[in-house]
Amino acid sequence: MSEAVHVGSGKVRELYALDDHRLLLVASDRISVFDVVLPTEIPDKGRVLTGLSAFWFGRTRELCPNHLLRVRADGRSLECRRLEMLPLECVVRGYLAGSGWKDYRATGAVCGHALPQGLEESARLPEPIFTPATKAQEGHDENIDRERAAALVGAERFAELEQVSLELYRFAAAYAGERGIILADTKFELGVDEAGTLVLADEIFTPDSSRFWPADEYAPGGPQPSFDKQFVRDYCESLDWDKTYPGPELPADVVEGTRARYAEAFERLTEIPFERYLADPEVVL
Ligand code: Q0Z
Repeated sequence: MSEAVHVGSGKVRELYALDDHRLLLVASDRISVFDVVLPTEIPDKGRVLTGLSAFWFGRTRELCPNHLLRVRADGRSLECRRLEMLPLECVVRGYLAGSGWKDYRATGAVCGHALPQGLEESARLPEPIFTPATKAQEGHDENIDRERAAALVGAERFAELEQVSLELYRFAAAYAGERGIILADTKFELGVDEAGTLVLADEIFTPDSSRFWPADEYAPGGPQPSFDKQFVRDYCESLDWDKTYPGPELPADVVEGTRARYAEAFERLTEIPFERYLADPEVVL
């Protein structure tokens, strides 16, 4: 008999050890907005994120080996190889949003990448840039320049991380773009296996690890609507909530509209009906 041992919690995910070599990543239906987890869940959100992540792991294996062993029948859990994780958040930005926009506005640069003058919020960058961050135990990750990042993982490993991260982003951004979704930026976590090989881990190209924007509404010069969370944000902004814990309950129409947006993202990107995934999660592989 084996028992999964709980080894970690994220805001909306749980991590279990299956044995010395395998982990189970479980995505809940919890949703966070303005960094606060809400008391209301979005049904099947965890399955959408798990299915998308598995889909992308299946399609990027030739670009970089990954930790995925299998998708469980519940559709929300991934069995993974246990790795030695690297202490770096590997972020790639194709557009100027979030902390990238903040840093650019303050300094004209992001993580040491000098950018052209006069860019507006949400502008497409001339080229995608690798903008690593440190992993904060709590609060927000801190953007760091390449010298500090190379000091954390070694210069050779840093160069490898930058190259593979940019390659993965370019691949997924082109793919999503053909399906009407702008992949504005994305965050990877990588580890190293027993052989010393760099392995892609955690979740990839999900709306929780990336900014998804609807391409048909793209209008630089301000913040862009989120493909998945915009109904929730709009509802929360309509209240007099101060964006600190506890967050508000969501009404049924906001829950249903948001669930539909997650399912739509899944279907647009995978071209697989979400109902088929629920019946047989291995269809994404
Ligand atoms: C991922 C995280 C989550 C809390 C550790 N393949 C791996 N090997 C070793 N460690 C990890 C992985 Cl994916 C690992 N995290 C992030 C995920 C809940 C923290 F679901 N932490």
